[in-house]
Amino acid sequence: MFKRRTIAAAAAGLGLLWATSAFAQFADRTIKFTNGVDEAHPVSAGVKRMQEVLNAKTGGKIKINAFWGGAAGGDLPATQALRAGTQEMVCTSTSPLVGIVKELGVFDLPFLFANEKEADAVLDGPAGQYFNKKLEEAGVVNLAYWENGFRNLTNSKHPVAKVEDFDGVKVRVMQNNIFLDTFKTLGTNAVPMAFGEVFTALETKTIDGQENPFVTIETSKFNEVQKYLSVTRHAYTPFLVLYSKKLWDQLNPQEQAALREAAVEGQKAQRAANRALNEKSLASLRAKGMQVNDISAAEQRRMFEKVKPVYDKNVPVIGPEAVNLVLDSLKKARGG
Ligand code: 2Q2
Repeated sequence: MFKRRTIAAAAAGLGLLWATSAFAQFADRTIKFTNGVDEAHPVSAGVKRMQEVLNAKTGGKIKINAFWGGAAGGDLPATQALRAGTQEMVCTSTSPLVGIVKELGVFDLPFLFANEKEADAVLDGPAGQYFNKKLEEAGVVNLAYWENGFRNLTNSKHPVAKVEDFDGVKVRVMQNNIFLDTFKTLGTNAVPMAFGEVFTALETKTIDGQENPFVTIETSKFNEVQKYLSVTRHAYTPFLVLYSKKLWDQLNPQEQAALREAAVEGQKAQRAANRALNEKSLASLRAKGMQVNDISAAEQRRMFEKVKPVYDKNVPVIGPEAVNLVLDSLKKARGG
């Protein structure tokens, strides 16, 4: 009996020794991670997967402390906190960051991507690396591209099925000059506003409508204050999973490698969850009483024709290098 106890104690001691040495290169760290959507959104599936990978790679020493629903401020203020080195991570749309990295505006050009396959091909290829370099020069390290998704219009006035139906509708857009341009050109009274203010503005009828992917519409409960959902798919917004460069540079190579791998594994889980939920959210929004209408191919072509001047006006601002890189990647993805 005594012998067995000795062996068990020795094994436990060895186990502890192994655990201590195997994860010796990782310090205990808690990472503040903020996001503007509700925890019900698939961004949380990405964070959960990230934590699983970090547990396996660092023995649980690196922990993610996630804040949801914009509780810790919106996308741009959070990104500024990263640049100042006062917060580790944020999952943010690209659109609010065009004031920091103007080239990101390419993703706001209307009707750029036709489907997720094209978006993945561009973001996970050389073009994605180009934007990552620009972001790092601006003080943030993008660990992976996750998915906000294809954006659709909701409003409380009437169905939007043809170009003329946009006229006069007061639509909130992200704080981004290209979205403002696009929705003004379509005929709306476009109003830039931070995401965290949208629900109340819809509820008080300060604005008539907004535009977001089905999953964001549902997890933000916009159906409670919006009647009409028009499947416009007018833009695809990527999510960036950013780490403060100031704080990143204080990490050792093993910590950086573990975080990069965790974010890439998180990307697979988040994109899969977002795409699985997309159709379910649409069905759920219908079931909850939203009146959903598609846009005919003819009307989509008319909308595209109407917003063409947005390209002409904004491509020089975004920069031809960024635009051509994305368009070349897109052409390859389409078998061009
Ligand atoms: O319309 C928006 O602002 C949203 O798509 C947001 O970009 C998104 O929900 C982010 O706030 C997530 O942090």
